[in-house]
Amino acid sequence: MTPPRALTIAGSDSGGGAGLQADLKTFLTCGVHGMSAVTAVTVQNSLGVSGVYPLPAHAVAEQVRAVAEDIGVDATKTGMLADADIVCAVADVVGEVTIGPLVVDPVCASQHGDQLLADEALDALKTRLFPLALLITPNLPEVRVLTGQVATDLDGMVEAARRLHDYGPQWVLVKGGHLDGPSSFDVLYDGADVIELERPRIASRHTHGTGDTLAAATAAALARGADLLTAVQAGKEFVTAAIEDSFALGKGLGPVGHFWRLAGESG
Ligand code: PXL
Repeated sequence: MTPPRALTIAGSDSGGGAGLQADLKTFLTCGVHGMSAVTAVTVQNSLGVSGVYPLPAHAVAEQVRAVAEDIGVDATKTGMLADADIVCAVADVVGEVTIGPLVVDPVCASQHGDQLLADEALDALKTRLFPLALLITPNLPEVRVLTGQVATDLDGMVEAARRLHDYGPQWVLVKGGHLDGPSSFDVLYDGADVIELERPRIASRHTHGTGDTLAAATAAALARGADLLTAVQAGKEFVTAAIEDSFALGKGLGPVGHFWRLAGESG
């Protein structure tokens, strides 16, 4: 039987914890065939990013077109898009070929604060790509970069969701993981209703790849035919377990664990 097919349009993390490596591991354990259109190569380990090499924008679009026209794509997510040319090329190609529902994770920086999206690309991200998205998944630092708004509580997160919804995505998930408190809550908004999604906060310093994993698990559920709310809940369930399964690696920040759903897990 052919499994559902999901595509990530994202950057490579040589350390394997985030970026397209996190996406492909997530796709695998969520039972979908993973495909990748590489946007940039980052030179990276647990201590940070020491080099970023974006691909030519046309090379990104060609990868998307090649898999969409032959293999077919049931759902797509975007991660690190590096620069404005790549954002525009992705917006152009996803408007031309069939890529299924689109989840846009508006990656701006790594957990260490290394920049992964050029400032001059922010407008293109908001005006060209957000309108094509079924869902966008900003965290609070990304909300700040995208809107200038500093959200520090639930009301602020709802306000941010409304502002970002005005750019045209069907749904906005504002992730509250950067706030303090015993629980971690996100706000999901479709232009009409606000849905609060709450989970107990898991204390871990090894959270590299959290956002990528949430968006990838959500895209995998969409590829399997879930509706948006069910897919986001599946994404949250997956990433919560992955944070519980996180581990130390190298001298710095370790990754969330993608093994937890596999039988005979080593950890
Ligand atoms: O987690 C965001 C992210 C996305 N993509 C790449 C990354 C990171 C964080 O480091 O390196 C390639």
